[in-house]
Amino acid sequence: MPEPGAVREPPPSASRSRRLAWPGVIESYREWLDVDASTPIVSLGEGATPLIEAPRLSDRVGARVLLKVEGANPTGSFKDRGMTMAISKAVQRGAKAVVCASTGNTSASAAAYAARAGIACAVLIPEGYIALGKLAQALIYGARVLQIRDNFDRALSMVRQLAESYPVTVVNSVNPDRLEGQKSAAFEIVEALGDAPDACCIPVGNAGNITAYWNGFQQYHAAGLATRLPAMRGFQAAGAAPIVEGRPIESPDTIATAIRIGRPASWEGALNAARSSGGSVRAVTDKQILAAHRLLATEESVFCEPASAASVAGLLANGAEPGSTVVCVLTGNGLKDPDAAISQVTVPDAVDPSLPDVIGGLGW
Ligand code: AN7
Repeated sequence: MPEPGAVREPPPSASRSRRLAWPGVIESYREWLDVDASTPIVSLGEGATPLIEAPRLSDRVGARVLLKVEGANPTGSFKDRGMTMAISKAVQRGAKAVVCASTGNTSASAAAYAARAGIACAVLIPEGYIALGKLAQALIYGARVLQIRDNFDRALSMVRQLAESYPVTVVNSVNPDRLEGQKSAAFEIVEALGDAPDACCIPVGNAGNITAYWNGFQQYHAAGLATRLPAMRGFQAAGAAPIVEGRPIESPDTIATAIRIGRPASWEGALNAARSSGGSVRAVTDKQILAAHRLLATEESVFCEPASAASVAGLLANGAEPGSTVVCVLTGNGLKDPDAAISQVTVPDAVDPSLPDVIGGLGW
């Protein structure tokens, strides 16, 4: 028994990601990030998300498939990993306000971290194409939300113009601090598996995340913490697949509103990740995305948002090397977009509270 009041060290087996009080991405990966002793850390305990086996998917594709459940982050998406860095660094530089364009998740995350830091946040979103949960988040966290009568690409262009005339920090992934934080997910995957996977499937929208993962895998590999590098396999929605088609898409269209983007800011980063890793960027149809979205819920009990399911749709459509280890990144929580789920199922009629009616209603 330890002496009363003695400071207890964590057991030696407690790895970084299994500490009871996870301190968030910056404290956990401080030596890999451009922060110093005077950086004020704005964290909501992001990171350390589950990496779970997907036994039924594994059976289907003949490989070991694992799911990186990024919907378990504080605001329900991977954006929190980058936002803790972007907001912390913005505060360090004296920012009083941040701004972003968003298909939803960036705005939710920016609003939350700005509120935590006590600074103002303005978000520009495409009117009518943002999932309800994300809109609710941005508003309840207290951001100034403006709907733009156009798509994400135009909203981002407005944000860039705003930043030229006003003293605000842009917290889209054009801000390099964002990608710095997001690479931490690759670190966690290597730590959990003991090495890099053979392939990493990931949805691509503005293309920041695939760029960040590739940086993260490369850094751990260069430091000798992984013996190999994964093939980066990015998936865009077929109606919003500029990288696949090799040209900007003026009017991107997909059910997966999170990746409804026609001019990705990190286009080059995605191409480089795919090319130098021996991977690819390919397209999946909305039908394939919705099938994967539903299959993930019914077969693996992971409820993600449609854009996230693009990674698994891509894996199912293209297959895997037999016996390889594949990580699919599920970028956002299914509760973000209840409409996308409800539209795929039948909501039952109500019955009277009588046993025959209940039994009849259940079809027993
Ligand atoms: C769930 O929130 O662009 O390729 O403004 O929300 O790094 O852009 C969201 C993107 C994938 C694509 N999955 O990641 C935004 C935004 C989900 C997302 C992506 C997004 P990137």
